[in-house]
Amino acid sequence: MQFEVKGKDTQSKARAGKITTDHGVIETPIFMPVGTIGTVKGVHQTELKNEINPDIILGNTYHLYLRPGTQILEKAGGLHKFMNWDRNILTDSGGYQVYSLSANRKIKEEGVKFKSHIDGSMHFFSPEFSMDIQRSIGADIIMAFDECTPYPCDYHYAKRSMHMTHRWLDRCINHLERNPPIYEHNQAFFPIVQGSTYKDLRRQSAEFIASREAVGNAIGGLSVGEPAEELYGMTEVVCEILPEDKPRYLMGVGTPINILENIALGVDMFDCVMPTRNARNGMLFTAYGSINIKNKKWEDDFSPIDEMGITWVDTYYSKAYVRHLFTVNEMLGKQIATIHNLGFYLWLTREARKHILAGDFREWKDKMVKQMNNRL
Ligand code: PRF
Repeated sequence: MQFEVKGKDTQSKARAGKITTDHGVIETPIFMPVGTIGTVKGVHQTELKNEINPDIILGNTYHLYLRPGTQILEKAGGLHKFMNWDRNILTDSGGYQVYSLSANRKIKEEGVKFKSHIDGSMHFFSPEFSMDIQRSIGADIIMAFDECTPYPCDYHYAKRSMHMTHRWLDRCINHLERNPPIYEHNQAFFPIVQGSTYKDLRRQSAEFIASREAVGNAIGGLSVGEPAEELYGMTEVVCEILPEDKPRYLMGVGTPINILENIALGVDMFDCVMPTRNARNGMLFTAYGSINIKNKKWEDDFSPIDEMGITWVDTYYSKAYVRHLFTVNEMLGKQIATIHNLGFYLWLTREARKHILAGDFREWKDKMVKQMNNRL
């Protein structure tokens, strides 16, 4: 994997970059649509490619391990072939989904024992096993196995957990060195900074992570319920330490406003279930604020769902019609809303890139943040 910084904003830490992998180019800043279990929920690959057009999507080790399982994935020749997606894929390590989804998990130095959220069966993930699963899935970018601490988190717990995440990181690195990729393309490995909401721990973690000289680095443990100001405070101290010539990925973030503010702090990559999950609940993001399409006020509004939107659904369907689909619980409503929201998120990060390269990112960002704060 290669990374080049193509341009920097003078009024903030924002940068425009280009990642190159065996599955093509990723222009940054980028939002990566979440395809947890081998599908971006409700979106056909044709629309994903032709309308939303992301250079990379995400998959989850935890879900793909449970179903369809690594045997099927390996038989298929990896996730790219299984889902017929020839662009980039990143997989999260399971070191977050285990904490957020499964009950009865036990975290020990060796790894995490957990109960499946599907059938209650018991499983065990270690850093080594997470790497094995991610080799079987075959994503272009794979993530370290970490512990994501909750918010709020006691200082001593956060510190102990961070040190364990660092030891787990070295176990991941050692294991990957001994077990090369099983498909023909390379797999880049990103370690993850933890440290909860404590600046001294964040600095310590960022220094440890940077010392491992990975091709890219991630920031975890945020967007877990802390106020936005704390999130920004943490990314700021971490981005000052993580190397400038490597991409920085902020995991699980966030709202359109969170994304722009973190781009301004030097983050290059984002993922979040928000555009897809909120779409299924009838929330549409636009450049002028968010819309609850289920609201009665749209009942007879026959204007397009988003005049300025970039996907075909934005001008093809009216607000009144999409509201109707939600009211009668037709799946087409959720599909339209998902395509719209992902189109908007990808537009937003592409636009951010343009403004960084044009030199007026800060001004544009401040204007957008004000506008997007509205509820329409
Ligand atoms: N670790 C991992 N994945 C994640 C996170 C984390 O801390 C987060 C934090 N919001 C989202 N996804 N491995």
